[in-house]
Amino acid sequence: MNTQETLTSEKAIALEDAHGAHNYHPLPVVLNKGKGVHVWDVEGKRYYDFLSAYSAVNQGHCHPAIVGAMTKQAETLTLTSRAFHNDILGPYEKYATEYFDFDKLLPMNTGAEAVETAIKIARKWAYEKKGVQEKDAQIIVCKNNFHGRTTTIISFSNDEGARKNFGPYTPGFIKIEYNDVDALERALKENNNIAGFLVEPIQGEAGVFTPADDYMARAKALCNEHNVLFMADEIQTGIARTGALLAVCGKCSCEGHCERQSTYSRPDILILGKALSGGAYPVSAVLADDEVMNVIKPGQHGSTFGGNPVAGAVAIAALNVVKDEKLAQNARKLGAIFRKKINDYIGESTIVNLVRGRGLLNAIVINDSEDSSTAWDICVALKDNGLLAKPTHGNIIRFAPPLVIDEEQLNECVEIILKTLKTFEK
Ligand code: IF1
Repeated sequence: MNTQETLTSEKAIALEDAHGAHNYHPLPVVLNKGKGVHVWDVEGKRYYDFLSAYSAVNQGHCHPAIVGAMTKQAETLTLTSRAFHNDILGPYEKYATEYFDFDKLLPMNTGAEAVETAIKIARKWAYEKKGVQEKDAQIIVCKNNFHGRTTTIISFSNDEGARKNFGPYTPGFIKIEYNDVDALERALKENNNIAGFLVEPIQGEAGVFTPADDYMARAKALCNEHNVLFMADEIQTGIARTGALLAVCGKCSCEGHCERQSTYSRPDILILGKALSGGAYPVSAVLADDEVMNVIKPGQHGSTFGGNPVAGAVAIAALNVVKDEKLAQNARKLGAIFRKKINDYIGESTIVNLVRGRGLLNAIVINDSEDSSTAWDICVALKDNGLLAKPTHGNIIRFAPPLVIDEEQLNECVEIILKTLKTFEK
């Protein structure tokens, strides 16, 4: 079969419908090219990408430095497995641990695998370092979390779509309200078997639900006090997206490269994915210091592809781009402009209730019920006007462009968004 043959959008969608599992409901747009902040459909229409593959493409589509590193490595050595060493993994681990300031890195591929890895490390640490009786370890998680789609991870989801009829579920998780320090303190006091607290610094899937500014710092302090690992899932929020290298950096003045500022709630376990590769390749990682990471010994955890040389080369290039192009600083500056402009509009709008977020991870809440189709209809209209975004729930739209967007482009995008919203005003 010639896969290069140009398909119409209609034909491509029909093929997926006929031959692919129906586990998604995408917007009706078929893309075949991306460059920077733009993507093109098979008919040649150009769009601003305001999803960035759920924040994987922070560095922009097909960044030449990342693609260059990937093709060079792909022509040299792609995979050895971890049965042998390769000459990229060590340099990558040195680079990334210095970049994020941790002793050790454990390489995986997808976000869900990295979350699973973090859970396994936390449990093992609880049994071997904290003295919890085997099988008793518990991990505290938050309501409305999204951490991936493996059997264990969906076991502690409360999204019925993600969870229903996939049981029996993995035990060992305690669910508390998000953004509620008192609930965390109660849970920590009630139970001596807590291994870790697993949390998203901003809940993406829950609608870019942004907690109080001091939530992460206070949660971290409570975990410390109770000898519990503070585990930050920065798969979506990390790597400059929220205007700092990590969202746990909070609101400090580090210009995106936090070095233990007072507001830095340094996690005991840091979980990264998505933009760690700039969207070029599945690369995820768990970072921790020796006293935690060293509970994992040879043969106890791993993956065929984790730590492969292409992944290492891609991740080094992707992290370089973030620093070289000052993406955290750009996200912080343009995010503030974005929210200001949308807020000005909200003053005169009946269709938009609020805008929230940090850096360039933002969402608007539409004045309609959660099961309405308004957000979807707005996203279809945005597509027709040249901008791609996706609803989370029926009444929330996430706006997360590549962080390489410039101010002029952002202003043009705000105009597209406002022009579109105006047609939905009652
Ligand atoms: C899909 C959501 C975003 C994540 C956090 C772990 C993972 C994700 C905080 C797992 C993945 C993705 C998965 C994607 C949709 C998307 C998503 F809407 F579902 F919630 F981004 F907001 N932790 N999020 O956000 O990483 O295994 O997918 O690499 O289609 O399921 P993964």
